[in-house]
Amino acid sequence: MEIKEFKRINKLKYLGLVSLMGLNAGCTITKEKQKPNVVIIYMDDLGIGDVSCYGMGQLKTPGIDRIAAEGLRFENGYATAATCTPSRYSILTGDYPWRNDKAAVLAGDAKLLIDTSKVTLPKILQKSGYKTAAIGKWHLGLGQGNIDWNKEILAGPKQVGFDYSYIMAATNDRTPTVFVKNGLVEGLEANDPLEVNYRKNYPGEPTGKLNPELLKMKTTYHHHQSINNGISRIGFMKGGKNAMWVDENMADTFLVESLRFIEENKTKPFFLYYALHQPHVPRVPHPRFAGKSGMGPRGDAILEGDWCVAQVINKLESLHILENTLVIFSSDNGPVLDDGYADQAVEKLGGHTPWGVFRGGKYSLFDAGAHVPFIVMWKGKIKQGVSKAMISQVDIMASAAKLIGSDMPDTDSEQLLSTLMGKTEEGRDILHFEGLKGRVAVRSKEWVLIPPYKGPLRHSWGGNVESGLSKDYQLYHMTEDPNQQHNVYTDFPEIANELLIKLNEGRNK
Ligand code: NG6
Ligand code: CA
Repeated sequence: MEIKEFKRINKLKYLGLVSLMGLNAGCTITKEKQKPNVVIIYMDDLGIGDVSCYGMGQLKTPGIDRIAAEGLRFENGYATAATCTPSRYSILTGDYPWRNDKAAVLAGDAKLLIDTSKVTLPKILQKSGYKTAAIGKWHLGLGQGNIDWNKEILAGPKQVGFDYSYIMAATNDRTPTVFVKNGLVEGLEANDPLEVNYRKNYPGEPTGKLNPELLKMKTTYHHHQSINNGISRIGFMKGGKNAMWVDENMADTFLVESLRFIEENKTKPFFLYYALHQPHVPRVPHPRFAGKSGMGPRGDAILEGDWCVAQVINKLESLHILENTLVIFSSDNGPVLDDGYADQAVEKLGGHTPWGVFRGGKYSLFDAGAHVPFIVMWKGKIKQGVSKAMISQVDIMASAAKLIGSDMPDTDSEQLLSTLMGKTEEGRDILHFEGLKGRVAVRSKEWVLIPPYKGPLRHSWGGNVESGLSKDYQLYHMTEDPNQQHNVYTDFPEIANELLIKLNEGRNK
C-alpha cells in the first residue's frame, strides 16, 4: 500500500472515531442561544441540470437533493460569472467581479486578488466571534507576486479573514499540484524545494507535450505542461515531489479537513467555506466512484462530490447542530463537457443535460453560464420548498451580515435574508452576470439583455460552448423562452432600453 493511501485510510478511521465521540458530546452542547453556523458548499463547474432535484437531467444526486428536500431550492439562483475566480471573488467580497480589473481566471502563481484591507464575508463573521475556514479550491491568488512556495505565504486566506485554510492554490488542472495549509505547502521537504513558473519549463522536467508516454489521461487543449500523477497540467513546476497531491484522494482530503473543522468547532459559531473541486477537470474520482455513473469520469466525479456533500450534512446532524446551521449549496459557474482532457464527457453523456433547459454553459453569456443550482437549508428555520425569487451569490454577504446583526459596507450585495429564509418570494429585481472577462449581461425577472460584444460564437477550447456573444443586441424573454431561441430585441425597444440603463448602472457604478 502506498504511504499516501495508508494516511488517507487512517484519516478516515480517525474520523469515524471522532464522529462517534461527537455523537455523545452533541447531547451536552449548550442549549443557550448561539449564533447560527454558516456553511457554504461550493462545487466547481456543476450545472443546474446535473442536480437531480432540479428535474432537468439524468444523474442522481441524493446528497444534494436532501438539502433541497429539507430546505429551499431557488430556481433563479445565479453566480456572478460563468468562470471561477470572478464568482468566488463575489461570494467573498460582496462585489461584482468587474469592479476589480484583475478578476479573471487566475494562473496558479497569481498574486492575491482581494485587497487585504477589504471587508469580506469571512471577516464580518470573524468579527462576530465566528471561527472561519476555507477548505478546497481557492483560485483567488496567493502572495504578493514572485511567490516563494518554500516559505510561509503571507497573503492568502488568512489575510482575507479565514482562521484556518487547507486549499489548492488555483485549479486541479494548474500547477502547483500541492495543498497549502495555513500558508505553508503541506508535505514539502527542505531538500526538494518547489518552484513554479507559467512561462517556461525547467530543464529536464517532463511535460505532457514531450512525454505523452507518462500520461494516464490525454489532453485535448492546453493542459500539456508539467505532469503530476500521470496527468499534465497548465503551468510548469519542479521539485516538491513529496508534497504532490494524488487526484484520486483529493475529495477525501478536503472532506476530512471539513469534517474535522466542524467537529472541532461544534460548540462555537463557525463559518465553513467548503469549495469542492468536482466536476472540474481533470476528473479523477476515487476508485470507489469510478464507473458508477455510466457517464464516464465527469458523472463519476459528480457522484463523488454529492457523496461528500451528504457526509457534511450527516456530520452536522450527528452533532445535533443542523438546527443551528445555515447551509448554502451552489456552483461557481455552469457546466462544460470537454474542458481540455479526453475524458469521454461528450461521448458518454447520453441523454443527460448538465445545462438543464438553458442555453450555453461555462464561459457563456447565455443563461447556463451563470444560472446555477442554489439551495439553502436550515432545519426548522427555513421554509421548505421551491422559490422563484431571483438571487445572486453576491447577495450572501449582506444577507449573512443581517443574520448576525453586523454592519455591512456598501457593495453590490443585496440584503435578501427574508428571501433566503423563504419568508418572501421577492428577490432581486435586477441582476448582472459576466461571461468571459468584462462581458456583462443584465437580467430582470422576465428578461435578459446581452449587449453587443466582440468575440467568437463558440469557445473552441471550452467544449465548443456557445459564447453568447454577438455583434447585435440580444433580448430574450426568460420565462417564455428559457432556452433563448428567440431574440426579440427589435420587438421590444422600450424594454431593451430600460434594461440597457440597468446594465450600465450595474456595470459602471
Ligand atoms: C481554462 C482551461 C480550463 C479551466 C478554466 C478555468 C484550457 C483549454 N482551459 O483556461 O480547463 O481550467 O480555464 O476553470 O486551458 S475555472 O472553473 O477555474 O474557471
Ligand atoms: Ca469553475
